Amino acid sequence: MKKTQADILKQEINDFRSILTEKITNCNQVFLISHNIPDFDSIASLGAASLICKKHKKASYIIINDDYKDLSEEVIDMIEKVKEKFIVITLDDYKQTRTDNDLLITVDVNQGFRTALDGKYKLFKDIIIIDHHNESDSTIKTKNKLIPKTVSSCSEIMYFLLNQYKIKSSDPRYYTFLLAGIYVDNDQGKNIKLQSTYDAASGLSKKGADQSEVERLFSLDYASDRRSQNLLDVALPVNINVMVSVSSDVCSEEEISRASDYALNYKCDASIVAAKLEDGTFKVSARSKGHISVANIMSALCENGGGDMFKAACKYKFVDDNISDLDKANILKEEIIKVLSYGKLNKN
Ligand SMILES: [Mn+2]
Repeated sequence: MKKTQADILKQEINDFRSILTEKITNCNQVFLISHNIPDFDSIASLGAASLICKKHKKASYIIINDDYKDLSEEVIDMIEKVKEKFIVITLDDYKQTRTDNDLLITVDVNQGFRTALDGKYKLFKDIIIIDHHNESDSTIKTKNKLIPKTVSSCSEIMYFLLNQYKIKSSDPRYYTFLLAGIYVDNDQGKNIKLQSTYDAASGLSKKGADQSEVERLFSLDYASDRRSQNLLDVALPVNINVMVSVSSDVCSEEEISRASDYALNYKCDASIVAAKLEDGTFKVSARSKGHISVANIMSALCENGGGDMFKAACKYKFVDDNISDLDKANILKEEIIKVLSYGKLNKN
């Protein structure tokens, strides 16, 4: 019988378990980290990774070094709940706690500069990456990587790992977190494309994930949503098939990515939305329906660009900071249009 996508994925995850178990068993302690400005997928995956360490009776520490004022209320709320059961520390605490035989597990991230440990990876004896984003030149150097090609989110991988380890959480909220994590990367559950994602979502519901709580986590703040919608008011179709909006409005990262999600509702193949962040850099968020690889567009636009076929992003810094925000927005828009006209977007 022909193996389905879900069978192949579950097999790949299961095969990885021996190395995960071995590395956890052979270290003094485990540190867990995800990308800066964590989302539901990161936090849920950190919680699940802690459950795996606990099952192996190994001390584990989740490193979250973000300034809470940059995070949404719901993400802070989820972190607070994770803190009830696991140890969450900052980078300074890590420096006090580290030994020469530590394992680092990164979840929902593989690019080195996207975590608070950037520049410190050599301090770990071993590193394991569990992620769903494409690798790039800036992927953390390690042999031990679980980065399946077809999977929707890190929470989906963690769900299958928990199952395979036969780990049950006594607290159903962790299943709710994982479901929310899957929703983050699947257009709030409206756009599930893979069999494995259906399996994970329905498995989590059966285990007690609370659908209405997930919906509450995703309900929008009115003022914040207006800022996303305002970005779309200035969007224009470029090359007929890509919607582009570049604005000098100050927005949060979440508002910019939400606008690029929205823009895919229009008749287009892809969307690119950029706006200014509070620190003065421009965040560029790109989405695709699958004919164009937005990861390629983002890495052509900017060294730190990355993501996958469907979702990608980068941060654009201006060397000359003495130009007006409006000029910056115009320059960035020209750069994006230049990249779009290279004509090499269909290569993956
Ligand atoms: Mn993710």
